[in-house]
Order: sequence, then C-alpha cells, then structure tokens
Amino acid sequence: MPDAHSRQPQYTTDNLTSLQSHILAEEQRHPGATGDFSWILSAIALAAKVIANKVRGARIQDVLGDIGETNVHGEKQQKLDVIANEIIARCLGDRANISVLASEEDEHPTVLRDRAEGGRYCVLFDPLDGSSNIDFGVGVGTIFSVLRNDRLKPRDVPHHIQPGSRQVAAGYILYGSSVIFVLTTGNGVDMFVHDHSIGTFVLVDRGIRIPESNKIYSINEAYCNTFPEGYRNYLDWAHDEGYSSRYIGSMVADVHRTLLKGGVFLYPPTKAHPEGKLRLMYEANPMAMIMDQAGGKALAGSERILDIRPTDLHQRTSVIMGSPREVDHVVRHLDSS
Ligand code: P6P
Repeated sequence: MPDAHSRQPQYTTDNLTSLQSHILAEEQRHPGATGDFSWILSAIALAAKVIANKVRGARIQDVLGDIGETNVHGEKQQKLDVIANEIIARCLGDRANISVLASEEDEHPTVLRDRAEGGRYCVLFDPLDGSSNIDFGVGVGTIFSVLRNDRLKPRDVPHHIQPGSRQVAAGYILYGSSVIFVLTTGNGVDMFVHDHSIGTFVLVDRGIRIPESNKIYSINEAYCNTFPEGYRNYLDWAHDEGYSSRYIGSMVADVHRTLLKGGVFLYPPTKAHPEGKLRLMYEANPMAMIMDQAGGKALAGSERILDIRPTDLHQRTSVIMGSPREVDHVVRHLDSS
C-alpha cells in the first residue's frame, strides 16, 4: 500500500461546479462577453433561492391561498404569486443592464431603462407557474426567458415582443422534492440542484438530451370532448398503443418529467381557450427553447413555437412538446384529420 506521500493526487472527474461558476465558464465561451448576461442569470438564481424558501415554508408562514384578487388573465392571484413576483423584481431590478421586466402577473411590462441608458436585455417570466397547486404540496415553478433589447426604434423603445427563436437564454426552476434549476444559453441544456447544506445550485447534469420516444402522454383529458378532432384521434390511437397518461397540472413539473423521461406534453385548443391556454412569451417560448436545445420538438399545431411572431405580451398558444417521435405521432393525427 503506497504511503500518503507517494500516492498521486486523484483528480476527480465529477468536479463540484456551482451555477455561478458554470455561468462564468459559459461567458468565457463568448468572446467579447461583458458579464452583463451572467449578472442576470445570477440574479435569477438568487430569486430562485428566496422563492424556494417561501414555497418550502408556505403552510407555516401563512402564505397559502389567494389574495382575493385576480390577475390580468382573470385568474385568482395566490399570495405566493404576488410574493414571487415581488422577489424577482427586487432581485432583477437593480441589474443595470436590464431594460424591461415583463411578468405574467403584471398587465404591463416594467421599463427600467432604455438601450441608451444601458438596458441591453429584456427578462420575461412566470413567477410561480402552477401556484393553484401549491396548497396541496404539488411541484410549482418559475419560468424565465431572456431576450436582447436590440431593436432600435426611433425612440429607442425597449422591444420585448420578439419570436422565441431570438431568446438568448431560457429555463425554469422547479420547487418540488428538490429545487431544480434547468438552464439553456443556446449551448445545450444543463441541470442544477440546490444543495441546502452549502446554499448553492450545483451542476448535476450537463447537455441533457430528451429520449427519442417514450409511450407517455401528458394532457388534461377532462377537456377531450372540446379538443379538435386530430387530438381526439391521437388519444384514441395512444390508448390502443398502450400509452401511459401522466398529468400533474403544473407545466414546469410536467415538462421537466417529459424532458428527463421522454413522452409528449400537450395543451390543445379547447372551448374555454380556443387559442390554447398557455402563454407564449413566458411559458411556451422558454420551454420550447429548452426542448429544442435538448433534441426535442415544440409545436403549436404544425408551427414551431419558436417561429411564432408575437403581437402581445400575454398572448396564448396551444402546445405540443417533447420527444421528437412522440410529437410526430401527434402531428400525424392532426394532419390526417
Ligand atoms: P388545466 C397552471 O395553472 C397552468 O398555467 C400550467 O402550469 C398547467 O400546465 C396548466 O395551467 C394546467 O391547466 O386547465 O389542465 O388546469
């Protein structure tokens, strides 16, 4: 047995990489990067830790339930929706390179500064998606999308209504059995888990690839009588093919499972939401970038979600996203209806 002095140091392959050091390493990959971008992602990580703490203590700190008001979409605002919204605004608001903050919870975006004052990025977010589930301990999440404020109009007005293909970063934080941060900056999808013992997000998976296929569909079948015919034909086919159904009713949780296990997540047009229920700018677009970067597909009917040319911050869309072969099965039935 060699003694301690002769033994060569064993450099581990599983280095401990924090989200912060990962972001800085990514920044080094972009020549001329100014660090602006890293500032934004570190602010989102800070907000995630604060929100995770609130979610974890929800039933104890009496922040469950709704506040007796509705948001711009006519939905009951949960106490934690408002709290999470304020936390993100406080963490991002002092980042000098942010031009616009746009939230699901606010009818109008907050313009912090225009491009001439250094506002280079727009950050759009759903502060606490799935919050109606929080009273029952179901996983909820924050979804974020980062765009450049690079459209110079005559008045140099911030320009945050851009197609999803122009996102420079996107991701989500899932507040579940563990707090999981999934991020893409256009070079693949990486996953971090919050290690409470050291108070930081640590890298646990790099370059995630969604499985090509898996016989799982995720949809609220209660509305199936109001789905367009092609979706109903797909469901009949999936039933005959022995598919499993998994639906949590919290987009971040359903999409995260789909990303890791494969399958397809769908929110078709319904009678209540003929254009689809999910919001394009801060739900569908960021998730579509994640899926695209992980080798999956993300469509609204037959159109790529990332190619949709938006007109309104709060516009909705239908969603079909997941394993490429599973999305193809859905599209085949839409096309033949
Ligand atoms: P439904 C949560 O309210 C949400 O916005 C998404 O997180 C989720 O995927 C969807 O709505 C669930 O909608 O109509 O099935 O309850």
